[in-house]
Amino acid sequence: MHRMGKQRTLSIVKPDGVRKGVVGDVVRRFETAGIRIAAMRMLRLTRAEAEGFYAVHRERPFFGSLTEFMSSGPIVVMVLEGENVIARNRELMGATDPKKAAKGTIRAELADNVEQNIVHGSDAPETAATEISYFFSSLDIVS
Ligand code: FUP
Repeated sequence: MHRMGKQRTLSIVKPDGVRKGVVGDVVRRFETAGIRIAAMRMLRLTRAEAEGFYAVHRERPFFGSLTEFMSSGPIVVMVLEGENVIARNRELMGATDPKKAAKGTIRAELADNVEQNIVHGSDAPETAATEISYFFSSLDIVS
């Protein structure tokens, strides 16, 4: 990856991950990879809050189903910190569609389908900053 250096990214264990009881499994993968957890909280999104978070996907055919799913139960939101952590988190997550995700990744091992795919991870520094601020104030993030 070309974007190196210390970064922060937003990780979400989605409602399917909380329902399946794999929050600890996901957190362990981050910690084992040497990624630092700088903030963590459980909450349940309203439908409107889920729509706000996924606003870039508003025109996509799956938007209604996705935001219904994301507001269907509690989620765990985390700020991850480390060298090149945006790309490293996405490597640990695997491809969006678990059928296409590499063996050993979170989605390949734990996810059911492309919508209910256990985890979210920011895809670039700009989106990471926006997504982190959707859930956390600077005072919530332990440096
Ligand atoms: P990712 O960055 O891997 O989370 O994937 P995208 O940003 O492309 O998609 C965001 C979310 O939209 C996915 F996690 C699940 C949902 N989605 C669908 O439900 N159907 C699709 O065909 C593609 C994405």
